[in-house]
Amino acid sequence: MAAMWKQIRVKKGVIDPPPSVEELKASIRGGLGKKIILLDRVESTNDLAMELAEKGSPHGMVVIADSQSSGKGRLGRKWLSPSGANIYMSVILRPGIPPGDATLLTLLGSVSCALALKKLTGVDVSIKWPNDLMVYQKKLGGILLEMRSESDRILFAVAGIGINVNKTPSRVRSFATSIFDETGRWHKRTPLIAGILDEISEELEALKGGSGPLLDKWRRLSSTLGKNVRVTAGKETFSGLAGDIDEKGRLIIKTRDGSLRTASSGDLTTV
Ligand code: BT5
Repeated sequence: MAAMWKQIRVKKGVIDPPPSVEELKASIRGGLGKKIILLDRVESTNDLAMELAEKGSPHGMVVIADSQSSGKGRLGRKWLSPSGANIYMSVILRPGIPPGDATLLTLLGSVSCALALKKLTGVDVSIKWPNDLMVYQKKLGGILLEMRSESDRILFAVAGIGINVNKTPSRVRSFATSIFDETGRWHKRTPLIAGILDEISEELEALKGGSGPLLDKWRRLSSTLGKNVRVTAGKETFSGLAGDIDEKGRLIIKTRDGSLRTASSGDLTTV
């Protein structure tokens, strides 16, 4: 599909020039992104990537848009996706792992983004379980993992990544941030996209040998462990100390009565 970028102008002048497929491919070192679809605007990069994966698009194919008209968060929430500034990207994965290990892919996405952003921008990004990229108490980005699976294996997964690079949407400014807000500098998106894709490639390769190294990196980047938290998962809510994650990436919480609870997904607040 042809790239359909338009020149993006805002009141202050031209901001981050849109990436080109050629520039991106030249910046990516690892195995992902051999096929890239770049769009000016799409409803949701995740929806498009899921459709393409259903039709057989390969592992590592990437859908990137300059803006989204219906960007999605989890559980039907919205992801605000203004143009000319931020990263909205979905990566098709065919990881050959069982559906019970899906949480590991969310952790893998957040670890890869946090490592790449720290390395390339110097911002102290941490991870709030399960999918939030944080700078201290403020949300910088998030991961939305969707998948199709059979009983014993994931057929494909789409890791959707939204990161506020140059613009914090005003509606979420009270609890969100951007790389620009943290550094006072504009950042080109191309090297950040390439850096994130390369980290994902490395982590996927390492995962073949077991989840231990990924979990250790997650623990080091986590802003959740050691905190008193409240987790809502479906109809259940429980509170306690976030002690650790298990080998499948589930959060282990020690409740006040001393019992241990695990959660593989849900919403977490620090109390
Ligand atoms: C997430 O959901 O954090 C996952 C976000 C994933 C977005 C990417 S963009 C590319 C791909 N295509 C898509 O359509 N989606 C993915 P969740 O944990 O449910 O957080 C959603 C909540 O974050 C919203 O209810 C708002 O409160 C807040 N929010 C919305 N837009 C935001 C933004 N740009 N920055 C920070 N917070 C935002």
